[in-house]
Amino acid sequence: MTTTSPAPFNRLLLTGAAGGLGKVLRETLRPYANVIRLSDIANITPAIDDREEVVICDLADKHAVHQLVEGVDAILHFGGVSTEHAFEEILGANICGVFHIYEAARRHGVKRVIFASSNHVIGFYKQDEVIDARSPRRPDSYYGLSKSYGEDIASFYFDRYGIETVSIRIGSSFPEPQNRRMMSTWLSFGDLTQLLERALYAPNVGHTIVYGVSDNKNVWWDNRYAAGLGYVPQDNSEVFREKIEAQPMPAADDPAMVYQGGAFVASGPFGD
Ligand code: NAI
Ligand code: 15L
Repeated sequence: MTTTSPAPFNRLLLTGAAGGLGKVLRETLRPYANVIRLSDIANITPAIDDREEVVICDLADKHAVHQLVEGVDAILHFGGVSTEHAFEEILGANICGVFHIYEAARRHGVKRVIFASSNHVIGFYKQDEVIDARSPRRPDSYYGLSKSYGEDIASFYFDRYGIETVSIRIGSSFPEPQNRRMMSTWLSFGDLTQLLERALYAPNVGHTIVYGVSDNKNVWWDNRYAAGLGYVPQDNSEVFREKIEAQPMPAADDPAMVYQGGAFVASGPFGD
């Protein structure tokens, strides 16, 4: 983050506010808005002051999302199903949901969206490959496909309507890495917040895709487009190496050791 915070937006919308990252961002995004509108389908703890608004909303409900977006200056879209599920469970929240967000943004004149995409849009690359944000996508799951669609809709709404988006392919954003794979994919909450700041304020982003990853030793992602936004990660997963290496070593052919998307590549099929 910059030492002095840039001028706050009047009102930011954060979807997914009841989720793991939403709860963190509720606090860390406060310097960037006079008011944060916090939304989720699940219960959210009540507003702590007049700088918060709480709106319960199902992203699958087009009319409700339209009302949700009224009066906001930018959207941080973190809501939706966040792991692999049957397609039918992902459809409403992630695919219809991201469409509803962009349609509402268009109708209400919102000029910028930050989209929480995922490393699972490229999860079928192997862990010995280095790719960048323009490498062809290789989604590893219905979940990854829904994020891939989100990136496409972001591209379309910029080309057609001039709504700018930074799509952040988040690696693994948790308090600390949980396994060997996450030594490469980990994104600290501090670095996530810095990247969101850059994504909100960088000029002329068009539709930019970046990776959400800290300054880890063994990264698989050339993150030059994030650097282009001014992102300079401050954290590094090496501080957790001893703890992670105390875990049992998975088999060499375990997807968690082979693919960038780890176990997601082997989920499903569903409903046979
Ligand atoms: P999470 O599952 O904790 O939070 C997602 C939130 O979305 C939940 O509170 C859930 O109630 C809400 N939600 C689900 N369906 C909804 C619907 N139909 N309408 C409204 N809200 C709905 O996930 P987390 O970890 O906080 O991730 C946030 C976002 O970042 C997600 O979009 C996820 O796909 C993305 N992401 C997260 C990563 C991570 O490492 N935490 C990695 C890559 C992407
Ligand atoms: C994601 O996209 C998920 O939302 C998160 O729960 C983790 O599974 C993360 O990817 C990961 O790949 O570690």
